[in-house]
Amino acid sequence: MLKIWGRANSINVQKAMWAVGELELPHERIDVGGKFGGLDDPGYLAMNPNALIPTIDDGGAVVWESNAVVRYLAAKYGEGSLWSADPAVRARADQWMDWMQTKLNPQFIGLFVGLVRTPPDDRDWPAIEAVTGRLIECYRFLDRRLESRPYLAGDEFTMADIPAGATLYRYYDMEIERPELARLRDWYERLSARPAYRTHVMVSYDDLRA
Ligand SMILES: N[C@@H](CCC(=O)N[C@@H](CS)C(=O)NCC(=O)O)C(=O)O
Repeated sequence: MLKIWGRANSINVQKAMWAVGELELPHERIDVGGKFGGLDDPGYLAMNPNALIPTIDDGGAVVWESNAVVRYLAAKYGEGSLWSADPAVRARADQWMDWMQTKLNPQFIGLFVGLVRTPPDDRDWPAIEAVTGRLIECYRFLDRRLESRPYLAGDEFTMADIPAGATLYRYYDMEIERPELARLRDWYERLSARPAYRTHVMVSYDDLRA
């Protein structure tokens, strides 16, 4: 059976689990990382020498890096849903996944660490404001993209929506000022109507608060 290692409140694990949920795959998720530890265990390091989560083992196929995990699951189990047989559609999905990882994610993590994972007395407000501004620019960019299509790769929900979409629950939950971005908000509402999103992404992160 498919095994996924990683605590449920890790955003990178959430991407993998959202894909698992969309594809309705029988699986076992094992809590490691954060308060559960286990990432330095020799058995875990043999699978994932980065000592990070998530890692999956699907009948001997071991994969780490959350976007690679989402792509693997989509390719193996999601043709016609998360995965398109058309290389052009797939490239568009890849493009948004890579954009999330390299452009949006550093701002998102910067805000999350600065605001949520840092004790109130230690917060660096100028840095928090700067990173929030950069993050909102990323969401503005997504908002423009969503002007002409309901999902990032086109008319249908695909793997493209998973990495960036996984950040939205926390973005709308954190105590920050947000500009009105109507298309982004509509996209978030479409995503949060999906049972797999509600189960795996709309998860409390109280344990992570400093
Ligand atoms: N680029 C990696 C980043 C993985 C990563 O940073 N995971 C964090 C959790 S979100 C982690 O393993 N932290 C250590 C821990 O939870 O103990 C990916 O996308 O999978």
